[in-house]
Amino acid sequence: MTPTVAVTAGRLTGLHEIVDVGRDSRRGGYSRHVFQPAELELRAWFAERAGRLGLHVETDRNGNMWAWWGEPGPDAVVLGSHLDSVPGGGEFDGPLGVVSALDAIALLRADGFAPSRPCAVVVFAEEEGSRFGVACLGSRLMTGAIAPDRAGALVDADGIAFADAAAAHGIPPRHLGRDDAALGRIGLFLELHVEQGRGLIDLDAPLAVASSILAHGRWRIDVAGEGNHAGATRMADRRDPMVAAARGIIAVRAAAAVRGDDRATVGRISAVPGGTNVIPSVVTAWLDARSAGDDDTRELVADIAARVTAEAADEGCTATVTEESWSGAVQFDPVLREALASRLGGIPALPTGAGHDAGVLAAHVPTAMLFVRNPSGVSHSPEEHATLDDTVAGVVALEQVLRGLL
Ligand code: HGY
Ligand code: MN
Ligand code: MN
Repeated sequence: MTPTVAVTAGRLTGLHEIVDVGRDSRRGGYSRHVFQPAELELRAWFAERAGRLGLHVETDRNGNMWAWWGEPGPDAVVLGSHLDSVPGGGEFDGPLGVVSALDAIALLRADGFAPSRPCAVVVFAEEEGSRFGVACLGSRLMTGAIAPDRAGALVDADGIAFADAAAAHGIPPRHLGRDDAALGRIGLFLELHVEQGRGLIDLDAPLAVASSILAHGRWRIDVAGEGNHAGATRMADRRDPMVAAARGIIAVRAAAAVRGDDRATVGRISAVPGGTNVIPSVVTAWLDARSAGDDDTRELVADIAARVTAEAADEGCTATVTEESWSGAVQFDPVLREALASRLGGIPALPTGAGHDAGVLAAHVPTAMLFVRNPSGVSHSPEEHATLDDTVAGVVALEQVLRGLL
């Protein structure tokens, strides 16, 4: 008798169990940020659910959680993803990979399958970088892709440093950093993730393997002008950084159009001091820029910086552009990718413009990704969706792959 995937109220049961955790009241969706209440609730849920499966759960020196099937050991097959979200993010970005991994192991255990090598489900911390500004912080720390001092000094909107937030949850700052023990145990990492574009809609397929990830990064653009009175300052006498920043943001779109398929976004802006009757002194805009190659992305950002600086100068302001996060382009191992695709009946390969922890690990261990169709084609939004049938197909695919690997 083939065990079935647990489903509750039209969802994978694991997703149903967390469906109300961290709902965002401003625009719907979810806001679940590292070491804040909603994400801590998800950490507790993950430990409890994995425990129910008989897995041994531990948190590593960088705040990543690991649920082990059997003893932790070398050459492990590791599945997983993340549980944190963007502000007002979708239900599936991250949690689908974690829930599907646990469900695939549940199917194998229910069938009496005994693995011949270690297996784990990992939940990486701060994948979205929504609280501390650097994407994939947990996997970058584990792999040494970010210096622990820099990571520990990252501060959130309230000025709380990551080191202090981590310490408050049992992770001493001196522990942060490359974790050769954890990395050395990974024989292969496979991340299942909801697709975040229209690829599987256009292919009319439920699943795909990942072929590549765009190069991408985040830059802080500070535009400084002259703070002044909104009523007493004549228009001709102003050096208004909000106007300069607005023109700069239009220039961002123009720069992204030059090569054809570059992507450049300003999704976040803040003004100091932020008074309705105050011409700001400084306006900060955060840029997310992405392109096919590392050099392309660097060129795109250099073009944006030049355009923004010129717009600021026209308004008597200055602009500074500071890199906050960088992820080079990723080509997933074609041999592993093909083996995965053929084991699953020849599913298609898809590139993605979205970053993932798998993109960080790909530089260190054999790594692959599985995408599950998102019929909305929308992500980082409450509109993000995956049907029950497609999510079940993802779980069954993971189970099939695990049978061949364990
Ligand atoms: O921003 C990204 O591409 C990912 O969702 N962290
Ligand atoms: Mn995301
Ligand atoms: Mn994600």
